[in-house]
Amino acid sequence: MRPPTPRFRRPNGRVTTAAIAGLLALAVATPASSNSTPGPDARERVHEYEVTGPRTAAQRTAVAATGASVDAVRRDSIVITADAGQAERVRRMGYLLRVLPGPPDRGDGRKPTPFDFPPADAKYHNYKEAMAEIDADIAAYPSLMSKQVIGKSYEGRDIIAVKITGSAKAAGAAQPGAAREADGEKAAAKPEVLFTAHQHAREHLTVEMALYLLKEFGSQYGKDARVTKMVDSRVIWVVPDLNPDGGEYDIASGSYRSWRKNRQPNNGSSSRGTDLNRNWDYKWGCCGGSSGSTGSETYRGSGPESAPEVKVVSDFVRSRVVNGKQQIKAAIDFHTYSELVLWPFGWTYDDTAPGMTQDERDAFAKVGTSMARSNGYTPEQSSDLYITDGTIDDWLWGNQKIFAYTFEMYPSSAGAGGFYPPDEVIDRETARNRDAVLQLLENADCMYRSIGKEQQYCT
Ligand code: LU0
Ligand code: CA
Ligand code: ZN
Repeated sequence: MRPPTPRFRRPNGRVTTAAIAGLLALAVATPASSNSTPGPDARERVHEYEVTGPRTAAQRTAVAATGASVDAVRRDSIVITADAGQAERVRRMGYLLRVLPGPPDRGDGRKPTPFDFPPADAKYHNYKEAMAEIDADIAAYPSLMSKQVIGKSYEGRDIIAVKITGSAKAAGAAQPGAAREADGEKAAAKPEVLFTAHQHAREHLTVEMALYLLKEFGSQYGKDARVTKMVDSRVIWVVPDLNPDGGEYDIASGSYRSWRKNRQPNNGSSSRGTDLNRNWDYKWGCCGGSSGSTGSETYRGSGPESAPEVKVVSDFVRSRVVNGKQQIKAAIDFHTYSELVLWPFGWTYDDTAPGMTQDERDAFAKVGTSMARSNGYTPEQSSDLYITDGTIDDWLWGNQKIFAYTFEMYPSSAGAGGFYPPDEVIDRETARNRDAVLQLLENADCMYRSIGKEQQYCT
């Protein structure tokens, strides 16, 4: 087992004695009030806290075991979202807690529009606007893009997958084992790559990332050589909104609610929601990386794929197995925040484990590190942060052998906007991942090429 890696996100993030004194003064048992809008149920009242003290992945995992979500990690502190009970349990572990400011008020003094972003964040797309934008892209590039409704969310919203591919035939048309098309003509299988976004309701920038990809692949096809080559030689799938119900709930009142989960009711509990990124069917609930309490931010659900949204996307991924072969070779699941490129496993601290050989781990790390060089994020194995189980990446890799990464997007810290960066950053922060996305596409036909083992694994 490898010792957990301490991480420095910001050189000035060090906590000095004076800062500790300040934090002590600010530490409170229960915040009297907060900017965050309470949900209809008192149990839904959560706050972000800076927790000073946890230094190792094991310590951070113990904090997460209270049921709080860990939102950001620094060398000797973390940021969590917790309700009052969870915060108290963390405090009893001997750590210092400071309540962070709630979500920003971007109302501009204007009357909020129900189910829409506040006026100052109007460039973010709510569900309806995102779907309209996607339909417009498909109308603009009908020979490249098409849309499939792959299922419904708990509240009945469409979950869609957009397919993007050029008309060019894949290289090496006579590849052995290539899929036979319906008309009986033998066509080479193009490697497929999956981009997913918005498992966590409050991570709205990730929907913008998905919208950016559609625009970029459509508008740059035939203009930019790299984009053209990848659109022609790959099948690109974009699932732009895995959690439409949670996303709409987060913005519905006109003030952000800091909501993370879906909106599915839980039997015998007034607390709603499953953490979608703890509900996937690989080592579900195995390892202390999720919670069995319905009120927790990381509630894993009543069983694997109990969340309809996870079932829908899992079924879609399984449907890409053709002639016994999974066509999707690589994936990125977009989250915010912290500026990280993460790879599996999350369920174990070990670099290699049953289901992850040294070569596989090396290919993950090589491509992950190269993508991180291009976007300035920090590359690491997911469990370097803290243990998680039932995550999409662990399932995509452990169950489907898809090289799956998580990108934790902008910003790097809570202080720089946390889950609610202003809409002015959307263009810059989505384009920031352009090169990394192209790199993954370029590697997708043989991830082992990155470690010089193409001959061994890809012929
Ligand atoms: O699901 C999560 O806890 C992720 C991190 C894992 C992918 C390791 N962090 S987030 O919830 O803050 N996006
Ligand atoms: Ca703005
Ligand atoms: Zn997330």
